[in-house]
Amino acid sequence: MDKGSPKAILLKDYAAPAWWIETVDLSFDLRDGGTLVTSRLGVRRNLDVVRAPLVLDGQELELVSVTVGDRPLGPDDYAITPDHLTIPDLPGDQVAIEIVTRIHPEKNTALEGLYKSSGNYCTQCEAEGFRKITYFQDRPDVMAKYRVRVEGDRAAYPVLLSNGNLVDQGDAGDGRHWALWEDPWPKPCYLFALVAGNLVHIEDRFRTRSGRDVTLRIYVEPGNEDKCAHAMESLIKSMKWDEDVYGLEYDLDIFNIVAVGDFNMGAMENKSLNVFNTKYILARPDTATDTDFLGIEAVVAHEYFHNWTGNRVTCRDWFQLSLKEGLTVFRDQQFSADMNSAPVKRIQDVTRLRQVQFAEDAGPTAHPVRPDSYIEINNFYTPTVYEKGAEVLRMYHTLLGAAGYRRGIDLYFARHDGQAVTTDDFLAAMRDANPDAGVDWEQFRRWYAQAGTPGVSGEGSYDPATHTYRLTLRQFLAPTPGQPVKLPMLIPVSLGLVGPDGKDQALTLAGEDSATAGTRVLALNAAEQSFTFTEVPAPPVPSLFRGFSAPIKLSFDYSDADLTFLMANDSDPFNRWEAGQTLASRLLLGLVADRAAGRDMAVPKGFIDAMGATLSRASEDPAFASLALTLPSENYLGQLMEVIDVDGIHAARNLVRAAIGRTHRDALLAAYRANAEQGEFSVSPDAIGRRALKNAALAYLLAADDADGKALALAQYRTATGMTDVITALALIADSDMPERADALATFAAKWKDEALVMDKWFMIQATSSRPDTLANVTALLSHPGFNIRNPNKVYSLVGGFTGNAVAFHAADGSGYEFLADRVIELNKLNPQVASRMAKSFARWRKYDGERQAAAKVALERVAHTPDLSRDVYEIIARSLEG
Ligand code: B3K
Ligand code: ZN
Repeated sequence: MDKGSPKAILLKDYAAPAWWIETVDLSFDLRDGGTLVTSRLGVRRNLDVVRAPLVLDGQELELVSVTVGDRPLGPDDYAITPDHLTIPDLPGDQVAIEIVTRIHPEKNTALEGLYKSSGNYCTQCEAEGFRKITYFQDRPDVMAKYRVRVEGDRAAYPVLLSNGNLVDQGDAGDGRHWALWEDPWPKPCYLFALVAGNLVHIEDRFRTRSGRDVTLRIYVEPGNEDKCAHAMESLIKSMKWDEDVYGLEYDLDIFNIVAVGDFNMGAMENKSLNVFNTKYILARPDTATDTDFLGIEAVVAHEYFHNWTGNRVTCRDWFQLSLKEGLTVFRDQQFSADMNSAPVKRIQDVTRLRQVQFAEDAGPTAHPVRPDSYIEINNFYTPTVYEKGAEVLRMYHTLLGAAGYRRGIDLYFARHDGQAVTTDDFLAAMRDANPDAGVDWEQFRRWYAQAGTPGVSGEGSYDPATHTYRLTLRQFLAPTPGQPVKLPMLIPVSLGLVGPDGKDQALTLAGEDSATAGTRVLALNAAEQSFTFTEVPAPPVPSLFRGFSAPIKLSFDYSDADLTFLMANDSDPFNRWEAGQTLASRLLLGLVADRAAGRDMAVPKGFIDAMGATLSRASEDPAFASLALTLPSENYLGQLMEVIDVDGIHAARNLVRAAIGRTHRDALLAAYRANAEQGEFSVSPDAIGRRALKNAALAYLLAADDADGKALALAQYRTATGMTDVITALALIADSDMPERADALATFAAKWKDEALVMDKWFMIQATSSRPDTLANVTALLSHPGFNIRNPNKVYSLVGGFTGNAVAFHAADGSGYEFLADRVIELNKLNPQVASRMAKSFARWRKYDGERQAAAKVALERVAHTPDLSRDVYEIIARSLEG
């Protein structure tokens, strides 16, 4: 694997381009068997840097001709390699170049560049797909104005779209037609998009606050028009919210979304022509779950918000990816919190962060929010760049307050609109807009530069004689690959002191004259620090990192009684939930240790009682209760162990779930009935919360093997009309030994065989089942007529579902690893991005016992020795084997 290993690209090697490309005139002649792309570039020498030839990126292109000015070039006039076209001698400083290439979208299975999905043409250029369309300087700091002519068969492709405004269209003869699009805003080529297909659309309008009327369209395949309403509503809400909260208005008269079934990720923010995975557009109550509805709202908003954070101001280079992604994720999180329940959203976001980002940060693929090296940039669209990046934005917000944060945002746009910039530029805007904030920005910058999740530990002591409370906190950051030494971070600690009466005490730090009520934010900026609070009338229980004010792992010396107290009393809902999770993790890991030592696992009554108390308060806030009743996931518990005991965690968690189900059977049945569907279907936060609570109750009843619970699950599966209820019931049945199991799975597949997104759920619930026959079943499903390895959604459901299934994937005999290696090798040839995403499941193999490590290593090495390994897969496998 060392021979000819791909080279890493380094941040420190960044250099501005020798040439700018200012205008791009593209013409696409779409034909099966070969599409001709004519590109006319207006290029200008960058006089600020040393004179150099024009080097254009290009991959898998057939070069037809190159013309400079009006002179056609011969093969001796340029140099061509598999990755570049170099034109050494350009006359003058301002030149027109025409390049004609031929490409084969119909053969493109990597779904990058121009490709076909269900017979329709579409593009995906971020990060470096434009070089598969034509020769170009495929880097985000080259921003140009585009005119795009698309020509194709009228019957097969009645809809022809690109970025910006439609300026002309006409008949091309021979059953063909054309459309001419012009985008007035300069943009990097990764935001270019083209769609040509047989599509239908729904339409709405939005009037911006300055009075611009914007036409909004969502294009889908015929038959899906009735599943677009929620996406359209979400778009309109996003446009309004961005005006209200960020002062940002849409800047064109048209905004198009196209949904395609074959898409490597969720969606793409191409200027005024967003391309989406159907998963994040199509929803009807009978086909989509509540999670789907919320996901659509969030992703539609996310892509729309990119119009400013990403498109108007973009990234100088791909190391700066979090500049647009961390910021835009934070914006979509704020938006969803405003549209739904803020505490519920925060708990869900933190759960996800811990599940995937903390795991990444603790393994061989750990990297900083602003990485400094990569082999394949597509591997860096990671939870760290996105979700931890969003936490960094949230920390600016926490440290500066909403008004200070907004001042920083305003200055960022005032300075950088129309530019390609860096995370340092962003930080400078935040700093300069808030000169009196008292933030050590050099220290704050380490959040971008240092990988790994800081640990914070501490303890508190109360002195009844002086009425003081002394809180000591320490921070620690373990080495990560390539970063052996770490420096202390600036960690915002949002905290309160909860008095014995359950109320927040006033907070006065020693030396201050006046007290702050409720919550305040302290800066932990040294390896160890103590804070002394005065005038504390009674011993408090500290509520630390309220709202999860920093992405850290806390270990504080809480007693079980303290945690139970916080569960019941903390005024911060996040920390009420957190206290329950900490208590549950402690208990579950204790049981895992008991089992490993051959002791009986006995579930403490105190915890079961605390869950009962949560259940008895559930009607006050069903959504919150459903989260508070959910035990930490197997994956998260694994992260808390030195060596992950897969089977022990599974057994302990099931034991506790069964105990809760048995002990609180009557309360669970009551909660189920009280929250059963009433009235018209709605995706209001309240309705979603009640369904979540009802289904959590049902899951506990089945965990206890309760006969009434099973009957309810069957009845719910058979009679429910909303997909949330249907699929939850089916998943519970599929995971059980109920005799109706096979029949339920079969009737579902028969009903939904033509709805790809619904079938994805069917594959997923089987892949995540903890039954012993899961791998055999998953292997058989690879040949199911509804499965297609070329469709990313199918792979994410069946293969991705399986790798997330700890007991099955990490089976001690290595069968799960063998299965994954086979899929990665198969996908490597077809779609390197999807292959690499699947390969990441191997990354933490060193966290398991010796037997599993040996099996994982064999599988990893088999992948490593595969001929023609893509850069994508190579990078992940190499790091996994090194780290
Ligand atoms: N910017 C795109 C992601 C592109 C991924 C390329 N491998 C979607 C988003 O973050 O909005
Ligand atoms: Zn994004």
